[in-house]
Amino acid sequence: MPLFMLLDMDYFFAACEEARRPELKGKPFVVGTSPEKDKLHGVVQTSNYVARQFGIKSGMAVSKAVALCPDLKYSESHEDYYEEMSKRVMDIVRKYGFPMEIMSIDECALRLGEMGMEAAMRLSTEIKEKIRNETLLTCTIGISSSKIYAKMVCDSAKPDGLQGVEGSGIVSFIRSKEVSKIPGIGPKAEEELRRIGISKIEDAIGKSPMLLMDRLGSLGTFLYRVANGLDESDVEENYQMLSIGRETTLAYPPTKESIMEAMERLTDQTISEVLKKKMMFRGVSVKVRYTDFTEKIRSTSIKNYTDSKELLAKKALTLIEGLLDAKPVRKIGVRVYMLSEASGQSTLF
Ligand code: DCP
Ligand code: CA
Repeated sequence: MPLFMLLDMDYFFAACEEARRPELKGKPFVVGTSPEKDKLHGVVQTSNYVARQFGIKSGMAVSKAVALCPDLKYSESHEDYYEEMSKRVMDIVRKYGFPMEIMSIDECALRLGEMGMEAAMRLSTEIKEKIRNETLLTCTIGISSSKIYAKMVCDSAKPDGLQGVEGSGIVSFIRSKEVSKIPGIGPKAEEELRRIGISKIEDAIGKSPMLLMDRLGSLGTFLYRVANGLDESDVEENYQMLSIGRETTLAYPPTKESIMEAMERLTDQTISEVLKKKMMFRGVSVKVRYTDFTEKIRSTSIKNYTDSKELLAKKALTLIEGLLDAKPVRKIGVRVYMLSEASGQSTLF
């Protein structure tokens, strides 16, 4: 049975600040964003584990966090720096050469394939050490038989943890957890499930897939599969070695117009770079980062190599359509890959 690894950085933004300001270590500490640096009106992006003992959580008003913990230290968010640290971490992991999906700024999944649990644990220990030595950051790794199971194992091993749960062991591992511990089951679905008597994952085990589907649509089918140990979620490779692209952060709150305007600019800039490098491409991808820092990437391929701006714009717009409704968008990117040098490729067919 193939194994999957899910790696998630611990208290990421706050850990990045600690890495360059060691005097913060051991003290309760949050990273937040504040309008005009007026910290009490800001929102907590994340907190270190010392601050979490006071009940401080991501998304909480900074004023509330300070009320819970008067000695709380505060840092403004430095997103460019966190991006840089994220790149360093992802580069370390990528060098191992497994199919890899970058899931957010601080989380990635690997398809390890048919390797035994022992080898997977050794590999994970090595990756954790490498990341710690090279960046001073800690992470938690979960190993299991699908991407979702690996994530659930990772979540429950936090912080600085490493845990593997093999094959059939996963059902007993997850059964006593709340349904909300399944990635993708949000408060709305949780409420809907409570109405039919499901609050823990084990409550869903005996239920018919038809009933779950009736209540929750495709999420119901997903829950049925996860609860019964049938999940086969796989890594969707989204790392393209050779690519050309541009990203931009949007003004808040983003509007449909500002997003479309940014898409046009990114498409123009990407094509200019493609032409400057005398390249053509067959792959197009767009990336969206939401305000909660999760990311989605969608990609598509074109039959023949091209350097057409119109074609890129059309493909990119179709891809981004499906990504805009879920949550407010913070950042978008356009990228082309499957590159080839323009000479020797005909644009005519
Ligand atoms: N983030 C944010 N606003 C949120 C949630 C998260 O700005 N509402 C940012 C800050 C986090 C980063 O995204 O550091 C990663 O989010 P995680 O949910 O993985 O949380 P942490 O890495 O902070 O902590 P954990 O150790 O629980 O993974
Ligand atoms: Ca994290």
